[in-house]
Formats: sequence, structure tokens, C-alpha cells
Amino acid sequence: MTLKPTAQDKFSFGLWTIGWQAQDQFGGPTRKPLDTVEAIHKLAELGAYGLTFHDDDLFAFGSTDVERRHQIDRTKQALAETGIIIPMITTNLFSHPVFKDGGFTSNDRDVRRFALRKVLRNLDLAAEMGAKTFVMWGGREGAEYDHAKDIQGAIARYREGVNLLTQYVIDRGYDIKFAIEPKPNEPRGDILLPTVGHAMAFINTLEHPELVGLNPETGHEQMAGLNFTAGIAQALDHGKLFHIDLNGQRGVKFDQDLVFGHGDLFNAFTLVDLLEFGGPNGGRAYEGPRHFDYKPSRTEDYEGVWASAAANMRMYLLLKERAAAFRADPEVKAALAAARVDGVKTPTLNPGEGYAELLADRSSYEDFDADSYFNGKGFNFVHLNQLAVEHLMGAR
Ligand code: GLT
Ligand code: MN
Ligand code: MN
Repeated sequence: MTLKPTAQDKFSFGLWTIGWQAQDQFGGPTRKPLDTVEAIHKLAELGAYGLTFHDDDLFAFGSTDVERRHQIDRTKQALAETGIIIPMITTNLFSHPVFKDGGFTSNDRDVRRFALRKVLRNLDLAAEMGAKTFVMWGGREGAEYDHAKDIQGAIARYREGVNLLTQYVIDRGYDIKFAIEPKPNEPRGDILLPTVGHAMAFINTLEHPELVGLNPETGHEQMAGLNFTAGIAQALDHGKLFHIDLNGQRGVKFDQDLVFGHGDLFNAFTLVDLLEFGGPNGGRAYEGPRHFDYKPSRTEDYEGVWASAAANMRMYLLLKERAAAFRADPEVKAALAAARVDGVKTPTLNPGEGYAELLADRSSYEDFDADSYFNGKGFNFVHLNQLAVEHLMGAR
């Protein structure tokens, strides 16, 4: 296995990540703006295959049609020169003051109508750029104060908005699917659709649920104290992992957006193991872009920015290498068997069995020795985990 990223690895970066000028709540930028054309050439050099962006990353909010076209055309030119593609596009409904109470769910109807128009316009751009996924991160959809937001009303407006957008791509014949990105909080005190689970339940209430899936971000689930790998596994089970944002987060605190693997390393390891080897037959479970949504730390100059971009890809490939070694190790295979990990794949009922047959089966209850599980019948999970940690550490 090689640690040199290639287009087959499908690594992509948001223009807002490498282009982040590092302004935060306590201080202004520490880096100059990054030109899109330079970003595309640099990503190609580093081995990435894709760039993603918001409308407002490519051309400033309120740009004239001429300025907008100029930026689009020079981006297309750079894409043609490098072979970089645009797998995903998203719309900024959070930076401008007009969106201070959200876009699709603002209490102000005029803002909601404006937000929908902004997204429709950006869907045309997504189609023009060949993007197959349209991410919706509703960072401003939410509230700080419980009485300030009628949550049921806001969810209804969210649904109305997404239904309109799916109808638009159907009518225009665009080959685009939507991916909702959950986040529990920040910038709003509480954000609507805060976790993978909330978003999946919401998708089931839409007019075209088949066109809407998820773009879960590592750090966002971890900000809610959740296990990212477990959430991704459930999204895969529901056929809803349309895209993924990879980064690093250390515990329940503000959104750190560190390099992938620079936060909860073990969860990053199990995630890569799942994505690469967790398919039903042990193959790849996810074929889409490995998209990095991180922020090069404020301490870094551009040399550090590009080093951190490369670090994301190298971390992924290193973890993939470790996961492959873990899966191939005979001792691990034995430990998986001892832990009966495969056992959960067997249906609990026999073929054709219903509750009547189950009730008639004395071995399942009357003759079952539940007490034998006291002081015996361990599951050997810790040994399995030790082997996993040793592989991650390169100790095996
Ligand atoms: C913003 C946010 C990210 C989202 C982006 C998509 S924008 O930077 O922090 O998590 O993925 O809108
Ligand atoms: Mn984030
Ligand atoms: Mn993200």
C-alpha cells in the first residue's frame, strides 16, 4: 500500500478550509486570502482529486453577474488544466447578516424566500460544475432561546424548503442529490437537526427522501459526545451516507476542525476501518469522496496550511494501512471469532419462525440457563480491543 495520495483515493477539500484566513471570535485573520486557481493547482500537486466550495467562497456575496462569471470561468480553466473535479457544492446561508436567524427557518419570511432563491441559483451552478452532491449545513438554523423559535414550525419550514429543492432538481433533470450536515451547536446555541439520528428521522418525512441523505462531520458528532463510527455505520445501514466530512475533535468542546486523526485517533481508526473494510462482504462500505473539512490552525502560515492539507491525506492512508493489517492478522481473526462478532449477523428467529414457535421453544426460555452468564461466558472484547490498539500503534 502506498502513502502517496492519488485520484483513486478520492480526497477532496473545501475551498473554505485551505482558504480560511484564520479569523476567530478573538482576533482577525493571520493569513492573506487564497486564490482559487492557486488552490486548485496546489491540491492537484498534493494528490487530491476534488475541490468543493460555497457560492460565497468563489465570488463575494452580492457579486455582479460579470464578476461571478469571471470567477466561475477561471475556476473551470484551472480544473481543466489539473484534472481536479468538483464533487460537491454547498450554499452559504450563514455568514451574511441577513441570515442571523437562519435561512430556511428564519422567523422572517422574506429571508426564507431569499435563502431559497440563493440556493436555487447555486443549484444551477452545481449542475454547471458537474457536482453530484449538494451539501446543506444549517449552521444558523436554530436558536439561543427556547421561546424564540417554534421548533415544530421551523422544522415544517425546513421540510418545505427541502421539498422545493428536490422538486427543482427533478424538474431540471439535474443529477444531484442532497446531503444534510448535522451539528449540535455553534454558531447557534442549539442547531436544528443536531445529530445524524435527528437528520435521518427528518429525511423520512420529506417528499423525496431518496434524493436526500447525510454529510456527517467527524467533529460534529463528537461535539455531542457521540461515537462517529457508530453513527456512520447506522447511516450506511439506512443507505444515507451520501458524503462525509473528515476532521479531528478532542472531546466535547467548541468545533475544533483539526486535521483528520489529530483528535480522537482511535475513533478515526475505526472509521477508516469501517469505510474501507466494512462492506457486507468485507470490501469498501463507502465509495464517495473522502472530504476533509478542517481548519488549518491560526498559528500556521501557508507553508503550514499545505503541510496540514497533506497531513489529512497521509493520516487517512496510514489508518487505512493499519486497518488492513488489523483485518489480515490471524490473531485478530481468532479474537473476532472468540468475541463472536459475526454472531450478530445471524437472525434471532429461525426461517419462518414467529412468536408462536418462539413461545413453544422451551430451550429459549424455560430450559435456558441465564445464570450461566454469571461468573462465566465472557465476551473477550477487551483482548480484541488491545489487538486493535496495538495495530494502531504499529506495535504488531
Ligand atoms: C462551515 C461548517 C462546515 C460545513 C461547511 C458547509 S461550512 O465551514 O463549519 O462544517 O461543512 O456548509
Ligand atoms: Mn466542524
Ligand atoms: Mn463540515
